[in-house]
Amino acid sequence: MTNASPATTSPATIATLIGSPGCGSAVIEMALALTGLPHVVEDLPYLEPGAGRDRLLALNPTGKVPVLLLPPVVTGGAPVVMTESAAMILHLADMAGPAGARLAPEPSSSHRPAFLRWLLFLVAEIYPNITIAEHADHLAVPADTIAAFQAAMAARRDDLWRMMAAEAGSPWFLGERFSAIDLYLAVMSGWAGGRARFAATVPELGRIADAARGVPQVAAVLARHGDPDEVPDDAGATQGTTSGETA
Ligand SMILES: N[C@@H](CCC(=O)N[C@@H](CS)C(=O)NCC(=O)O)C(=O)O
Repeated sequence: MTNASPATTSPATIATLIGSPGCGSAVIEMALALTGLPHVVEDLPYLEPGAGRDRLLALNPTGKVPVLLLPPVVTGGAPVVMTESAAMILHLADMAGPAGARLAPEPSSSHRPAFLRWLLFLVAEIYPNITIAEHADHLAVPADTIAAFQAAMAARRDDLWRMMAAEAGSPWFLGERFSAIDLYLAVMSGWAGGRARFAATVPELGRIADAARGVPQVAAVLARHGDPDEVPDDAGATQGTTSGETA
């Protein structure tokens, strides 16, 4: 367990992020780090039968991470269980005061519609494409068709990424405005084929992912997750021009 909370913070006021190395929980860990909200991180082997998975299933019947445990509504009550990373991002942005602007443009911002659109696109279209293909062997996909199924899913995924890339700004997805979308790109660019394939398929998004990986809080979380890729040389330069809008 990683304790990211100040020593003076009461356990009743801090959030617990349950996740697993390399998973989407990294996005929420980055969001917590960027907003400075006190929290602890608890890693568990989400797919492996055992006490960790039993705990996860009791909290989230889908057996998926991330799960966020929020302070009880009433003193002494049970923690509030939250699943769904996009919901967590929006909630943390609301809870973090001015620092919440590091995750989400405020409702009055002209960036807000695009932010909501592509945040939901990431979690509703692309994320499940990756996990369904990855876990095809857990589904009712006949064993001799799994490879073809996964190839078809990968082709569809590339199309989805290209749809998103067609709307990408620079240096961040929303242009000059950093947001949690850039955190998803930093993490998801390393999935399902890896960063080199991602950058070759959607160079516009690959550049944003690289720049996001240059943000110190993002780099620290990726390092904790055992991210094998080094931050590219030019990421610092990109971040340097926009650091006021990130951390
Ligand atoms: N919609 C969920 C998706 C979470 C998700 O699919 N997490 C992956 C790990 S990165 C998982 O737990 N997969 C297990 C499975 O698909 O059974 C979210 O955005 O939080």
